Amino acid sequence: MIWNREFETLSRKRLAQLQTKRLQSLVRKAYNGNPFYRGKMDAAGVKPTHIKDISDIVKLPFITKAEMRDVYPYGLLSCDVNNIAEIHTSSGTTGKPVVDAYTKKDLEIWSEVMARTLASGGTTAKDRVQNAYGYGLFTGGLGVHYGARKIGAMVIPISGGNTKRQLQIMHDFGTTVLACTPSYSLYIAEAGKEEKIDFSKLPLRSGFFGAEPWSENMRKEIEEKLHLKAFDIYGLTEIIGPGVAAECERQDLLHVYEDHFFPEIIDPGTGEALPDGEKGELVITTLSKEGTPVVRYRTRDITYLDHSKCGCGRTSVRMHRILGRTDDMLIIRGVNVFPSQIEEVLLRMEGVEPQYQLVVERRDNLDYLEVQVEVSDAIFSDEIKNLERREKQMEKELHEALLIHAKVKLVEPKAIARSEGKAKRIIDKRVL
Ligand code: DLL
Repeated sequence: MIWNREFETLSRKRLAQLQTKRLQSLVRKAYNGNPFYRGKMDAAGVKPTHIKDISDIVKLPFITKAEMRDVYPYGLLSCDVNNIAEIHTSSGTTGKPVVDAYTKKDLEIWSEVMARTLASGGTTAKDRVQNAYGYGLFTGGLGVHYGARKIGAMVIPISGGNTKRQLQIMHDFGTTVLACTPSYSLYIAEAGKEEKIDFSKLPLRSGFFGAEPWSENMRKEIEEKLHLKAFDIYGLTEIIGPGVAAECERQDLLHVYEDHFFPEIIDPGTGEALPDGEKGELVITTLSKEGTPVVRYRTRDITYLDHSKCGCGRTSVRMHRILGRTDDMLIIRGVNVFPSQIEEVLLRMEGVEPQYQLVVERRDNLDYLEVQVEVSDAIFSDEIKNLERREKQMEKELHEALLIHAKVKLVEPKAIARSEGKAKRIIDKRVL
């Protein structure tokens, strides 16, 4: 279902005109209202008048997460602080958090793009949305909340955690839509199985999963276990939270809400633009944001763009599900690997659960990767020699697919710590 037909099906020509107008206004506001942006543009020798067309965006300097942190807490603000209605921040576990400050209009836009997100997976005013993303400074909880409210659906603002209660509420209130991280959805499925809940008997029919990478195989697992249709939704605190891009009912690539967020793909090494279909780092500009406008943010997320037409009728560019992060990339003895690639290989095998952890160590200047992965009870209780045979088989497949030597360790169900939010996949013990 298309929530906003006018804007989601704009002709490419009209869209470019709108983007140009919005970029010009954004750059003017950032230049005149924010010393940090003015300094950056002056240093790059660009003035707002140089932006004559959306394609001129490449003249503007990039902004990185480190720069955003340097100007914490209010340095990105381009309006009076009294006009800010709400703030959210990143978790800040690895340093100062990044701040997203929303004016009232920004909150309206957030509700709008989240309504598009939920509607594109078929959510209507008749749905009951169990929102198990964390409420608070994290953007997942309130983002989904605002979108569901805009659609007129019933919201169950349960937030993350307390899995038994999630199941009880799901059953008692007849939840039709689940929103949480993909890893948490599997945790819910697992706990439900223990409680002997038959998900096929519940009215649950769709789920909106994001905030962390997941694979096509993981989608299959979630859909089979929870008896719902699983949609990938993408976003980040720096830009607005969830609501930047989402899959439509075809579940094939994510439509970027391009009238508000302008995407580019660059070579992370050189910063040069890459054409459709080529993988690189996603860069996003917030075309309409007032509180903390963001010009050419380097997301560190790796994907590619596809301008081909989607059968759903939307005209926006689509992006592939996130393939990895430039900073999540493990370099194992010189070979670049992303956790998502390892996940693809592991989940091809029967009896393997989508629960794994990658442990990297360095001994005598050499890297060692151990892939710990859960298998079903039946497999784990098999004879030792059969377990070893499976481990060797997985090691072989990982080597064939990714050219890495990894030690695979099959572990029993539940051996890997579960998360109620984003899963922790990498334990890097190397001291570099
Ligand atoms: O995770 C916003 C969000 C909430 C998105 C709920 C979707 C659903 P941050 O905590 O700032 O914001 O983390 C942003 O998470 O740069 C990606 O690396 C990753 N990420 C978000 N969505 C996806 C996804 C929220 N669908 C960072 N697939 C981003 C893969 C994702 N990675």
